[in-house]
Amino acid sequence: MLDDIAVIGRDSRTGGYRRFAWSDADMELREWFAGEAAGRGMELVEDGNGNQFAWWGAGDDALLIGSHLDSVPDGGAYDGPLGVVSSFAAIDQLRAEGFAPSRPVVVGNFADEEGARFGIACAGSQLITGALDPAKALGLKDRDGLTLAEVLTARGRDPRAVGRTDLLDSIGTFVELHVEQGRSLIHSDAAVGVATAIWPHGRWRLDFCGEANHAGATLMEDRHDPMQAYAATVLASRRLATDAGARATFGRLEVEPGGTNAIPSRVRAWLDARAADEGQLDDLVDALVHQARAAADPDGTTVTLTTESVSPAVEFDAPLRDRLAALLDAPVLPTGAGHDAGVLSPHVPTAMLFVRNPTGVSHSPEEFAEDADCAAGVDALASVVRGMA
Ligand code: HGY
Ligand code: MN
Ligand code: MN
Ligand code: MN
Repeated sequence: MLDDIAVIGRDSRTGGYRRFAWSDADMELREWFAGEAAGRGMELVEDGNGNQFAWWGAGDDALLIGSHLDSVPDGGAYDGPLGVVSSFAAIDQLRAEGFAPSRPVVVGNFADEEGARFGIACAGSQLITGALDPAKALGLKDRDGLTLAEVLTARGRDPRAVGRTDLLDSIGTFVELHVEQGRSLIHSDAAVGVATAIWPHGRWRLDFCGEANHAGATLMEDRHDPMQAYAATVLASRRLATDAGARATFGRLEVEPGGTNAIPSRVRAWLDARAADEGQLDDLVDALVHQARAAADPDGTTVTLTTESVSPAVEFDAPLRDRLAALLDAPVLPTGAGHDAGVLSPHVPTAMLFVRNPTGVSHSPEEFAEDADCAAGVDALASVVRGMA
């Protein structure tokens, strides 16, 4: 089934995927999801937040499986879709053996997990759990200045339905299967692992403001150049994160006005920072902002800081985690990546399964999983459903 969607949203230049929330590619994937549900006689429900749910059976205490279908810019083929495709495949496997669940089994496609278009990760799962204020979400703008409200309306959705949380009431457990975004399973030689925890992580925007001026006529000592301060901050972030055993990434940059022969007036930089616990994360970001201000000071540039979204640390439910690790005879492993399962875990018993990624690379076209390991992931998910539904 991954092959069925392989062409959707793929950039032929880079081989990566650009499947941003409510984009044409995302709409094609939504139609694909609806078709998979219909083809299996599963009832399709879309909550007001854009999350899609395909129901096998009806009622409460449903076992939710699935993941997301959107991507980061030039993302890989597996991050998200592997969980959705494996869920449908596990249901096919169970039905073929005549398994009849005693509780509803639901395949979910969470909206905008990557936050690549509107800037907040896990937007769909944060909305259904009440963790994200609907008004804030609707006011988020993409790079073209379109708000989520305008985009939803253009896609025939009612923005007033955003923020509905009632559908979560009928979910009893969530188990998300995901390609591993790291190298633990390679070292453990297992095809499938069980998640223990998700690091706290957040996104911040640092605006370095200076003075536009002529690139040739302005002496170096007379410059108020925000790009210099930004560059010093990026270098400092590597040292700070390395020393702290944490992670800091500057992956998005906007330079104004952006002329080759003009010193910039402003540099807007997005930071993704993660650490093993909230205290470490706070310390890392504080130290980084301190360095940014120090780097800006000699040039007289100023640094303004905007906090966009911070996800807390997540320890998965130990009983469920340990039960699945025993059931699957699988290793348990932490992850620095964020997931919808992390957002749901304070609300319903949640677990995550990881499928080995021999490259260890993710959020890149290099992301990969062997067919045999993907099949092992489907078997594992089928075992979980057999054991829990
Ligand atoms: O950023 C993350 O960790 C996730 O892939 N959204
Ligand atoms: Mn991702
Ligand atoms: Mn993901
Ligand atoms: Mn000066």
